[in-house]
Amino acid sequence: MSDIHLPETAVKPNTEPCVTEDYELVYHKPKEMVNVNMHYCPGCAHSLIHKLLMEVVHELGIQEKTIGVAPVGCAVFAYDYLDVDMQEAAHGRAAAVATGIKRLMPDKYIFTYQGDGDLAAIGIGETIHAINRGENILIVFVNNAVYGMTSGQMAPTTLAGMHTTTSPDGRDTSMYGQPIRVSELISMLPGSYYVTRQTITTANAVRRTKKALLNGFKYLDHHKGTCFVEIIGNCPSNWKMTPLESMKFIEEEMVKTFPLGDIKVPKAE
Ligand SMILES: Cc1ncc(C[n+]2csc(CCOP(=O)(O)OP(=O)(O)O)c2C)c(N)n1
Ligand code: SF4
Ligand SMILES: [Mg+2]
Repeated sequence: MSDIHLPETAVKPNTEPCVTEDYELVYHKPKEMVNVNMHYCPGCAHSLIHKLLMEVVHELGIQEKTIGVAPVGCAVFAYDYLDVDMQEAAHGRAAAVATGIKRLMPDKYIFTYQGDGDLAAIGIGETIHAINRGENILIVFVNNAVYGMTSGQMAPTTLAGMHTTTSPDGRDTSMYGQPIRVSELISMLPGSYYVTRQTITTANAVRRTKKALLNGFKYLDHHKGTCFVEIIGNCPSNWKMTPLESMKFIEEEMVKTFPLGDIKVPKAE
């Protein structure tokens, strides 16, 4: 078999803009993204949200001061992609782990990155208590309404009537209750400081999500409580949709149960 030679660009760290004779690259991934292929399914929101997070870390110049807590879920390998210090947490325990890190290193920016199974099911206790304590951390909550990693079981955020592997006839709310609106729930806690729900279905929505992540980090400097950015994501593989169909589903169905926008914003000082 002949040797395979990778092009040099495939192994180069992603630090310098590429300028050729004819073209100047006007955008490149932030250097805070590790230059490797991700394992996510095509069209999955996780990869885009990772990039937005690291763009914000880049713009704020806080790479050396940022520590992320990775979940169990499809984003379990976030530590392979985000070039900031990372800690893995057991399923659902990210807010508790982040609490410990923040208390030991109060000058660092601590964020958790969690799915709906991780945060709203097994981790709902840790989440509520951390926010009730007003822990000075940013929680990034990617709500795709299913347990993506384990093949699409019903989550606390599964829509009424939505078909999943454990609700094949659609979520029966008389049996399983209504989908939990975590952002509205935790906005009632005095310890939450900034709570917003965004999505990634259009260029404008992506810009708003990025702004929300930027606010989330910036507001940590106020030391007034927990910042919580919910992002309505997709799971084309388990929703059995194309990526485009999944975007339409978010816009036409998900936002009815999970309306977009700011839920709690800091009062002007
Ligand atoms: C203690 C424990 N319970 C259950 C599991 C199995 N498990 C792994 S990921 C997952 C759900 C992940 O769903 P979500 O947090 O929504 O993330 P997604 O994959 O959708 O991004 C579950 C139940 C586990 N790993 N550990
Ligand atoms: S299973 Fe769903 S959430 Fe997981 S990577 Fe694939 S599309 Fe994304
Ligand atoms: Mg999920």
